[in-house]
Amino acid sequence: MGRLTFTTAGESHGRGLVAVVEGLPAGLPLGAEAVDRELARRMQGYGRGARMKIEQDRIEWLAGVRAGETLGSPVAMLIRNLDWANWEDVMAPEGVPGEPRRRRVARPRPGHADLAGVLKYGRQDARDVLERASARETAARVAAGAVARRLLEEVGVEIGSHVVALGGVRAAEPAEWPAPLNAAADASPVRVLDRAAEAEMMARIDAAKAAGDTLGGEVEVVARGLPVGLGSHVSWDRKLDGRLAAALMSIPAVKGVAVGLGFEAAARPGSAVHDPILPGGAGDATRGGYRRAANRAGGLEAGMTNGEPLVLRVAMKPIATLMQPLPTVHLDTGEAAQAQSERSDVTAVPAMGVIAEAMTALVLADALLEKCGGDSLEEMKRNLAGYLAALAARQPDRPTVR
Ligand code: EPS
Repeated sequence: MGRLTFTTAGESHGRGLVAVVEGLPAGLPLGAEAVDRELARRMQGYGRGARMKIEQDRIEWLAGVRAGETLGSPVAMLIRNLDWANWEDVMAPEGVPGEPRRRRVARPRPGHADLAGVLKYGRQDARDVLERASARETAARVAAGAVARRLLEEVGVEIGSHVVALGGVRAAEPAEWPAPLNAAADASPVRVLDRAAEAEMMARIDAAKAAGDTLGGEVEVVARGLPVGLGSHVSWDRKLDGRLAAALMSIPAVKGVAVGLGFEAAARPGSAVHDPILPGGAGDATRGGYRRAANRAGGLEAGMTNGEPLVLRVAMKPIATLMQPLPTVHLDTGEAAQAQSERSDVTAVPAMGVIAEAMTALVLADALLEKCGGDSLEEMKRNLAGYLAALAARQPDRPTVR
């Protein structure tokens, strides 16, 4: 990312999480409720563990916002971990004088950061690694993403997601996405639009829980209202598909990202992959005055938006903490052991959709600022309006622009 950057800090059972977002224009209306709403969405989902009953994620502003508007300076937010009260002795930054470390983890979990982390960072206690590798960190990403989403909303971009597969159950594809997508998806405990699949997925979650196992799945992220021409074909690191893939692959447990048809495109002839170009009409301003007969490209061609909805698929492996643990090796003795099993979730696929929306929003807001940047929101909007007006002026019946 270039113009809009963000970072997070915080451990899962530490005092709290911090998100810092840099590069926003001044004058963006921003209230805590817009962020807290997204944080609440991320905490939902059938299959979550006891931790979500403890937390009530909400932000406190630390910097960058005044009188309900961004200042153009870095926006910093704090999310307190309510579970900190139960972990203060374990996670105390300066330790507890005279006492050994508590709740050491010496039996690394296959599939988690535990083993590579202790080896790489020279630690004896995998807790020094897992506390940061925990998906708790994604709460801070969602806070950052909510700010990016606010910017996108100002220019009519809507980002939503829904679960398309969970625990091996695949939902029927909707004929079209409801609008707004999230209102429909959030009404389901597993954020799925297909009610028959919903019941089946919940039954799989119950069965996995009873077996001490965990489940993965797939979500679809959809962004509508994007102008044509975000991202660029000119250099590898400006291609929007690559930037989105990197951002989404960085979500814990995500193993695959697909754009449009994704892997399916590799099996079809070109005539059944590429989307024929049609003349557009009124209402196609953000598409530059054209439209497509289909959207198999998922709204991206050559690393640029083409004005059609952006459609991404994100696949998540099952969570690595199993209540029926897998074989491992004890870090001290080198002997066979059972992996550590801590309280955890059976699945976090519904929450992953919310996180994927946040990461998508951050990348798209960055690309929007790259195309239409400005120091104030008004300047950015003027720049976008000027671009869209130039696109309208080059329509075939008005051959003024080449
Ligand atoms: C996680 C383990 C669980 C999850 C956690 C991610 O936490 P705990 O060990 O406290 O039970 O609940 O996710 C969150 C806390 C969250 O906010 O999403 C892990 O090991 O990744």
